[in-house]
Amino acid sequence: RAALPGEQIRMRVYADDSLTTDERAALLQRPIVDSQEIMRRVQPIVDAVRTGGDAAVREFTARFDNVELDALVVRAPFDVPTLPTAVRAAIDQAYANVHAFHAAQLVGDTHVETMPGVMCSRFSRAIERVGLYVPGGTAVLPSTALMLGVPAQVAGCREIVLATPPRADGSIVPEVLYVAHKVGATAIVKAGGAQAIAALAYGTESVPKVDKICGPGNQYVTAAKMLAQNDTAAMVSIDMPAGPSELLVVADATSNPAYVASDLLSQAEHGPDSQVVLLAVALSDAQLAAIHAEVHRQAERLPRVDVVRRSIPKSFCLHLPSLSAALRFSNDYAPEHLILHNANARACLPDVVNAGSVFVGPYSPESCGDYASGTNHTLPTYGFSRMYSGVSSATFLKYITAQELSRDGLANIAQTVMTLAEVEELEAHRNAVAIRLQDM
Ligand code: HSO
Ligand code: ZN
Repeated sequence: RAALPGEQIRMRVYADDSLTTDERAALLQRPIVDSQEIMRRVQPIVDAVRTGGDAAVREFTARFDNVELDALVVRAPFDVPTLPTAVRAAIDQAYANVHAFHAAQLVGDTHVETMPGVMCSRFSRAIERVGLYVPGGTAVLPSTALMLGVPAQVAGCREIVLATPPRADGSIVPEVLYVAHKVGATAIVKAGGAQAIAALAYGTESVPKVDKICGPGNQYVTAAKMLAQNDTAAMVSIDMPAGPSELLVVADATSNPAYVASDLLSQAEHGPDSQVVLLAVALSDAQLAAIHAEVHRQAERLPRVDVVRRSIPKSFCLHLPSLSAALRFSNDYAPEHLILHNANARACLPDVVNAGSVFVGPYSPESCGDYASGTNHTLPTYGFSRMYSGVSSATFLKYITAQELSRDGLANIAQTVMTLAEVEELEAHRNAVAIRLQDM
């Protein structure tokens, strides 16, 4: 239940040594979403856009966003707005850092001579046309345009199409427009929700069809991405499944309660369904009370206190006897963001197995990664950090392999290939080698 105004804004508290196996498993679970029901509601929207094109997108935008659009798509070069100097400088700095980190992720081609005369190679190519979804909702998110646009630009995508819900007057958020310009976006679609995803997946009269769709969004956006990916007629892929944003913090007796609380709240203010977990390693009652007090004190001063009143009471604090027990729980939870507030935080990194992005030590708040340090903030949630990576330059690349065998190379490998072809009883395969061998 949400905290009422005036009531203490407080996380639930559990102690690891008194949890049953089932209780521990329940704490590791994310809230269950009825994805079938959401798919049932989203499928008709996707179908309508696939068959109805621009008119359908306009109709949904009028119905859901209350906006009557003039032009649905704006193409580059954009009319770049003049931003306040400080905002422009901040975007420029963030762009430079994110660009530097993502450019460094480009690895060169691979060439390996596996046997004498057998040359294998691998090289990357940018996915040609990509769609980047920048959510609107309760906050404007130019940082998401940056986190998707920079890696697409670094990878060298030919067409970068941004989709974002328009403001009430039908215009694009100026900061998003500025970022779109910086990352070399080729078009901006003024639409959000499932209708925007469907337009990117299938293309419409004015919306260019793309090959891959990336970016966070609500459950409808996520459902539309999944539906499009499953439809071979769309021939489109997506970055990753997504759920509400989440944070796990490890704190010990050396941690600053005010810093810990500030990090928990920065995540909690995203939305009522944000997931926040605090792992308290051998904290005294007084130390834990100090964190609770800070959470409440700082929360009451936030403009988004109403969001926090709903998200914090759903969050929990778990008492654990040791750092190793905390890291075990964290790996089992597989958080999107992990902040290590404990002593010798850096020494824990080798033990982190599942996490989207790690923030090491007291001076590395998640906010820095959300906006400007260089790492990407589009990360796997809902436990998917077990098998997915966050968005990176590789998200916008694919890899092609090649081989060239010399005459000697073919002679060297011939017997191996012919024997395996015999095992599989694929005579044409064997013959493709044998026919050449005869001439040698
Ligand atoms: N923490 C969010 C990203 C974000 N924060 C955007 C602020 N703006 C999900 O990683
Ligand atoms: Zn954030």
